[in-house]
Amino acid sequence: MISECHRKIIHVDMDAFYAAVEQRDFPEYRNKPIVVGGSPHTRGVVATCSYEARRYGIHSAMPSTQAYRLCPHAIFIKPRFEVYKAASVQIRRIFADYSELVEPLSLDEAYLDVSDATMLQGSATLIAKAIKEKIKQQVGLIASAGVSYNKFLAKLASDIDKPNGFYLITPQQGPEFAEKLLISQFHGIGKVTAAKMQALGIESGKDLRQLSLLVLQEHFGKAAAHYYHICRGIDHRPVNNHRITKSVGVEITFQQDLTAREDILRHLQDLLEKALQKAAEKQFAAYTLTVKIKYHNFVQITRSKTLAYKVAKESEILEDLIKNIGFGESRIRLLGVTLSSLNSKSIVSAYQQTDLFRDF
Ligand code: DCP
Ligand code: MG
Repeated sequence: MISECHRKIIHVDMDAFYAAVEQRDFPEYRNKPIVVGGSPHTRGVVATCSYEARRYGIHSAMPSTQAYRLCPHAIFIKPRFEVYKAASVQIRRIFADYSELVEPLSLDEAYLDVSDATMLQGSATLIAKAIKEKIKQQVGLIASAGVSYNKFLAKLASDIDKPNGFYLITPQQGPEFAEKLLISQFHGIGKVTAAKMQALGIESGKDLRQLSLLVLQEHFGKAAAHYYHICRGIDHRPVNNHRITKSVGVEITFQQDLTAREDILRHLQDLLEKALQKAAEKQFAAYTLTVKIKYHNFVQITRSKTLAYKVAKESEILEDLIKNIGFGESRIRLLGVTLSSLNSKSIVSAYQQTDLFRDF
C-alpha cells in the first residue's frame, strides 16, 4: 500500500468546457463573450460561458436574464450535448492511455492515480503535461491540470493556474496550502457549513486547525474527520473507478393537506433548495431530480428526470416534472425531493434522452 504522501494524483478539468467546444467548432465565436444555455429574455440558467464573458461577471448557474444585463452583446448559444459527450468520450480515452485508475467526476473532469505509472519516468508532472498536449492535439480543447499527493490538493491545484493551467503541490507544500485557504475556498465545505464555521470564528484553514477532532465532531458530526484532515492537507480518499450513485433527499409532511398547485410548487422549490445545499455539503453534483408526492390516502407517486447539466435551483425542471399531474381535488400530505449524481452508465442514458433538452 502506497502511503498518502507517496501517491501521485492528477486532476484534469477542461477550461470553459461547453463554450470551448462551441469556439472550436465555430471560429466566429472565438475571442467573443459567449454564453451556453438559457436565452436573454426567457427563464433559464447559464450552463457555462467563455472566459471573455467571465470578464463581465457572468458565471455558471446564473439566470440568463442577468447574464444578458451584464453583457448585452454576449452571444447566447443552445447547448449541443451530443457534441460535448463525444468530446468527453475522447478525453476519457486519452486518460485511459495513462492510468487504469481514472475517476470521472463529470463530463469534463477526472482524477487519475498515476502512483504506479512507469511511463515518462513515472513523473506525474510529465504525464499531466502529456495529457494536456494530447487533448489539445486530438480533441482541439484546452485542459487545466493539478498534481499532488491526494485528491483534495490535486483538485485545488487544477484551479490555481486556470485557464490552460498546470500546478503542482508537493507533499512539503500541502499543509501550508491548506492552512492558507479561506473556508469559502475549501472544496467540499458547502455554503451552509461555511456559514456555521464563520459563526464559530473559523475563517481559514489555519483557524480550522485550532479545533480538536472532538470539538469538530460536536459541531459537524460525521463530516468532522474529513474537515480535520483536509485543513492539514491530508485526504485518504482513493481514486475510485467504480463510483456509485450518491443521493440526498428531503421531505416534509404537512399538518394540513395541500391542494393548490402554487403551494405545492413553492414547497417543492424550497425542498429543492435544501436538497441542493445538502448535495453541496456532500460534494456531489446532482444530475437527477426525483419528486415524491404522497396523497392523503397514502397513495404515492414519483417523477424523475436525469439532465445532462447540473440541477440548479433556478431551473424549470420542477414545473416540468409536475405539469402532467392533475392536482385539482387531490389532497397532498407529503412532498419529497431527491437529488442524485451520475454514474457513467447514467451519463450515457441522459444523453440518449434528448427530449429532456428541449428547455434550451
Ligand atoms: N455545467 C452546467 N451547470 C453548472 C456548471 C457546469 O451545466 N452549474 C456544465 C457546463 C460546463 C461543464 O459542466 O462547461 C463543466 O463545468 P465546470 O465547472 O468545469 O466549468 P467549465 O469547464 O465551463 O469552466 P472552468 O474553466 O471554470 O472549468
Ligand atoms: Mg471545467
